Amino acid sequence: LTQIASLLKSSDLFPLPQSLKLSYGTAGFRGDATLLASTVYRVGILSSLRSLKLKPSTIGLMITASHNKVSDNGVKVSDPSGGMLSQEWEPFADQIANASSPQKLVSLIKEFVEREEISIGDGEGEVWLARDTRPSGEALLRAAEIGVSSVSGCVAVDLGVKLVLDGANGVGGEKMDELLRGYLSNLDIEIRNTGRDGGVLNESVGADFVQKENVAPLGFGVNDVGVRCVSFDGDADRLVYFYVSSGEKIELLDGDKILSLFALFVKEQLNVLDNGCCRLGVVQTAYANGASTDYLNGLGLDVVFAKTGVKHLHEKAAEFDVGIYFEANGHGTILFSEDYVSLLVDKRKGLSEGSDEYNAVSRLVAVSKLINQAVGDAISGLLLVEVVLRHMGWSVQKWNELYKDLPSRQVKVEVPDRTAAVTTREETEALRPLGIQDAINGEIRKYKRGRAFIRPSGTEDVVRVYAEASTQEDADSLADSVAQLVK
Ligand code: 16G
Ligand code: ZN
Repeated sequence: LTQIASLLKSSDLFPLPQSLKLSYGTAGFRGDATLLASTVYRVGILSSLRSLKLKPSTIGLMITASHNKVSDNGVKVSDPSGGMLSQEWEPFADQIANASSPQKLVSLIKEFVEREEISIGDGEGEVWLARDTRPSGEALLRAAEIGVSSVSGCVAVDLGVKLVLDGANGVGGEKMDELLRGYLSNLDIEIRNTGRDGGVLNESVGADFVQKENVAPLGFGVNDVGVRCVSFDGDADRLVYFYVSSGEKIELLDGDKILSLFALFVKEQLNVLDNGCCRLGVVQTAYANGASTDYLNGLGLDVVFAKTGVKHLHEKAAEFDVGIYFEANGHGTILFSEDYVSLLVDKRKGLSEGSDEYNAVSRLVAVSKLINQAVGDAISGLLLVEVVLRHMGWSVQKWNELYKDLPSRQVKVEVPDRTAAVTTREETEALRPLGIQDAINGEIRKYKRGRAFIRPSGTEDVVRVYAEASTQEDADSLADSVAQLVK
């Protein structure tokens, strides 16, 4: 009886919107986020019942509308296996989601509990809640929580939208930990590879490893599928994001993708200001994936190329009012000229607080303060990525869809004298040994979307070869044949 009273009371908080007709589709219930509170609350109840039915077991309740637009949301349930809710329960999900009144809802639940012989009261149920970054997620998560705990003996565990950091067993994990304890206690970041548990600096961990090998670092794997992850390098001046897509495979969001996200965000603010008298430029190196350059050009941006190494990119970026630079390997930052920041601050004085223009100016000024303009560093880069994702309401998967990387391959060739290889300023073409560029061009022409270059390493005694093409096979074979030319 108390159980019925509690259900009647909580369901009063979530009236069914008129004309809503839902069905538990391929991936649960989906719809306009403003209409979904009652649905999510009711799915919370269902999840608790499922947990009690299969006890002892934990049920997952996920709030997301995946690739759909940000104003949509959805809710789906996972069984203890990790797979989708058993289809046998879908008709019940439909019935309760569409129950027109609290009384109707309670009688459907009562009937179902009796038929399924679920014993309420004497058992414990547990439901894990998670959501993506959609702005509507938080309120819907609260609704789910109320639904779960309105079934007696059941508890909801909020897993939040967690970020997991790979500290490369270096200095970055330590510093991030200090920051989280001291200043950023509201950020939910789990840190692995801190170096405290005996891991070796940069060994099968860290940004360089993840970016070059295109695999998850040690300590990350199948249990992290879909989770937003970020790797620093050992001295925490590089960052790359990734997520485990399935098994051992990862999707890498490298420096080019971080650059693209930042460029898009800055551009969006400048558009509100009718470009705000700003000369915005982006700087890449020859290593930038061709698909990223196409994307940036498509945004109407001025893309310039610099020689490999932060000092070279930095110099070029400093020529703009706002200059964004990133190497594919994750080094980079955003530079704002002092004059331009003063102009923004002055402009803001004449704007009414809360207007679109005022907000756009404020965001740009805030970015100029958050990001490390001295040389860039992984922590400030991480904070800006997180802020921009939250602003966009994007998951890491959604961000990854900005463009699809062309397959690429890097190899290094050991040579007696690497200084024999001399390139143009931007390293896209080889000037010496004489004739080698013609031979490279000959190879490139054999492949669709082929591109390749060689350059002497600045840090070890090798000549590096980079190749990309429309398929991985082609990129590999182009890299190999160019490497043969170098030998
Ligand atoms: C250094 C550079 C990095 C560059 C890499 C290239 C800084 C802080 N670091 O690590 O930007 O990508 O060298 O190495 O500038 P490589 O010349 O051996 O290919
Ligand atoms: Zn570094």
